[in-house]
Amino acid sequence: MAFWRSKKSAADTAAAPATGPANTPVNDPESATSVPSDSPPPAPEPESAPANPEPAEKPKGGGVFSKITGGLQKTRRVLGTDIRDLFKSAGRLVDDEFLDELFARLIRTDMGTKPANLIRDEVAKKYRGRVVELEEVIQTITEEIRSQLRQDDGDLAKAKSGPTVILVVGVNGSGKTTSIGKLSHYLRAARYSLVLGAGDTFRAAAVEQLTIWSERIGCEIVKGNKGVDPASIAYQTVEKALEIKADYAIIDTAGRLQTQKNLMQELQKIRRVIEKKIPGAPHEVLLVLDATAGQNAISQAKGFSEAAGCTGIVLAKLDGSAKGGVVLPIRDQFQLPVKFVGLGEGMQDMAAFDPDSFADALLKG
Ligand SMILES: Nc1nc2c(ncn2[C@@H]2O[C@H](COP(=O)(O)OP(=O)(O)O)[C@@H](O)[C@H]2O)c(=O)[nH]1
Ligand SMILES: [Mg+2]
Repeated sequence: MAFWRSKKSAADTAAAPATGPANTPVNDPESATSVPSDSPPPAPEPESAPANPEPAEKPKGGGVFSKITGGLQKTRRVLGTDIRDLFKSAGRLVDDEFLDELFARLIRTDMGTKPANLIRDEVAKKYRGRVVELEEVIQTITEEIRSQLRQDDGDLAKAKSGPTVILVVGVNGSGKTTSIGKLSHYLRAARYSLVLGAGDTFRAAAVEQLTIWSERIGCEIVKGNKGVDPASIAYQTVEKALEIKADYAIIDTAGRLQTQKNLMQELQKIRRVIEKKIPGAPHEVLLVLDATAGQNAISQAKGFSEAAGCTGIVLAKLDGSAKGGVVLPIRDQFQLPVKFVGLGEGMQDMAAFDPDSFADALLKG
């Protein structure tokens, strides 16, 4: 298979100390350069893309399910084993003791007390006072998780005409740049043309990291020297997307916290310049969350998501966590759909979030 899926990822390589661009801060928008990739694109040529492409089809079926199943292996190993342990003999009486034990096992996946209580209540409502089989309980839990995860607007936005602009935000190291690489691959595979904007001008290594992704994917990148105003990069990325009639422009940003006032203002400026170029843009502001960061860290991102006007979540690094249940409090606390989940460092290790497949993968598979 031609797809690159090595443990030693592009992101790792790019995280090496900067050797490339000069470190002269330049604030002139003209200083940013648009560098077309010179490596052959692995995905189909843009020319072969349909003139009026439909929104990127969410891949459904076995492929996605097995990918999610693989990514959730650690969580499933814990949750599945824990729940099976409740059934030492064939059936078990559902009483307070059973329900308490079930609750304790559920919250080990970081799903939090509210979702776990709802599951406990559902199992109690259906089975209290009865002897049940393991499979019945698993089925009921799966259905309850499915219903808690249900969401509208899970699809990636697509502008009615012109380029769709996606801004990617979050704290340092959450997986923004890697997620952009994977999302770009996903969009290229769906025959969309795109331009990347290296808006994390804080570190030269961040620009290099995105450049490596653009070369692997075979798409254009707009970038500048370290220290360039990220708003000027955003502006020129959108300009480039308009010029070459790209379907998507995806703009990376430096990691930031809500408490960093100047950086939050910088984000507002980025939004303003994008909107000036294309009214209504950015069409999507994706918040990248690190699934391994724990429930508290994720809860703290709520204020950030509101301040930054986020429209959807990418939950990265689910593969590295045994706490995949964290998606439940995310759905509960953020009034935002989860759009993609990150399941590894490779180009293909991302899936459009599908609540049903996700719930199944948590417990079955
Ligand atoms: N296992 C795993 N690692 C990831 C995933 N997404 C990102 N990473 C790794 O997390 C680290 C930080 O990612 P990066 O994209 O640079 O974060 P950024 O600072 O938000 O741009 C890198 O080592 C990535 O390879 C994922 O879905 N799974
Ligand atoms: Mg980055």
